[in-house]
Amino acid sequence: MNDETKYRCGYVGLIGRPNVGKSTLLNHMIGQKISITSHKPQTTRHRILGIKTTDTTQFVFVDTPGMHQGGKHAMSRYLNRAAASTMNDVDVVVFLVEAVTFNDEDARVLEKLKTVDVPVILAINKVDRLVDKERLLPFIAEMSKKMDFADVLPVSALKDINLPAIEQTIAKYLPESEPFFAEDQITDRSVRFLAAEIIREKLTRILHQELPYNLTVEIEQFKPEKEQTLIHAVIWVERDNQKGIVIGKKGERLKEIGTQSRLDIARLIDGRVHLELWVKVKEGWSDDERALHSLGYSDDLKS
Ligand SMILES: Nc1nc2c(ncn2[C@@H]2O[C@H](COP(=O)(O)OP(=O)(O)OP(=O)(O)O)[C@@H](O)[C@H]2O)c(=O)[nH]1
Ligand SMILES: [Mg+2]
Repeated sequence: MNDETKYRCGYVGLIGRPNVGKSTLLNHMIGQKISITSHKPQTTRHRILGIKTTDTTQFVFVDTPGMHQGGKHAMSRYLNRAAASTMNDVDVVVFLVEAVTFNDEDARVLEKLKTVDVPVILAINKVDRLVDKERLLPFIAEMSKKMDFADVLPVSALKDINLPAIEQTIAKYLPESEPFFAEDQITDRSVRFLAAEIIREKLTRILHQELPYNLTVEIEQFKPEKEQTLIHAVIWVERDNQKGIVIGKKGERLKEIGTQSRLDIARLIDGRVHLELWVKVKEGWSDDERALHSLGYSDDLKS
């Protein structure tokens, strides 16, 4: 067997500040929606594996919450911790920034990455939005001075620009190894978890500016029956008035959230879904480590 035929497999950490497009990149690399996305920062709250298997390589992408400042709150600390610990647990890091910005939050992430032993590939995302393309080369030059990146690539996760190139680049840095996962497995998460995430995505998108920061979804029941899958989910908020925001006038918002979620979950499981949603209040859960843990915000990779 020569070198070229040896199989490669390894973990790829997607790291960057909130909203740079980490989850979008994961979904587009895999070709399927595993990780929820939105225009709001701090959409991703859990480490999620996305697995892509080709004839030569198995990529195990690790999507992480965006690293951000002001991390005094328990939820915020949890998010930063999940991202920071991933950096040291992977074979290669893809550091995402947006074309052509580099702000204080990016700088903070970069400082952390300098302490990491594995190669760091810089992905300059959202190049589709760049009106003045001439700004790209000076930006690459400027970024390259900040750190010795293994490679630098402009990409667009959303518009699929340069994704085969970044895939090839990542593969170079993965160790020779047999695949870790079955070739048809695309994530380590259960459908139950993905269903809760889909509901959270619809909440994020439908509530826009009114979205309570500390809102979470818990699946109380997930029961496959003959004709359909029965799902009961609770949307946890922290205050009574937030309940009204989620439910909306005459329950219209909750209905819309339910309909959109049900369609996406049905697509995911390829079957009929009966979804029931409740909104409940649990004060202060997001700043309480124990409550966070009970709602699935635990530090294990497979929480
Ligand atoms: N125009 C454009 N928009 C993009 C691109 N990649 C991502 N976006 C948009 O940027 C927003 C944030 O994307 P996400 O993938 O949720 O970002 P994230 O880095 O995972 O964010 P957090 O989970 O909050 O850390 C969404 O509205 C995406 O549609 C891109 O290549 N081009
Ligand atoms: Mg994300």
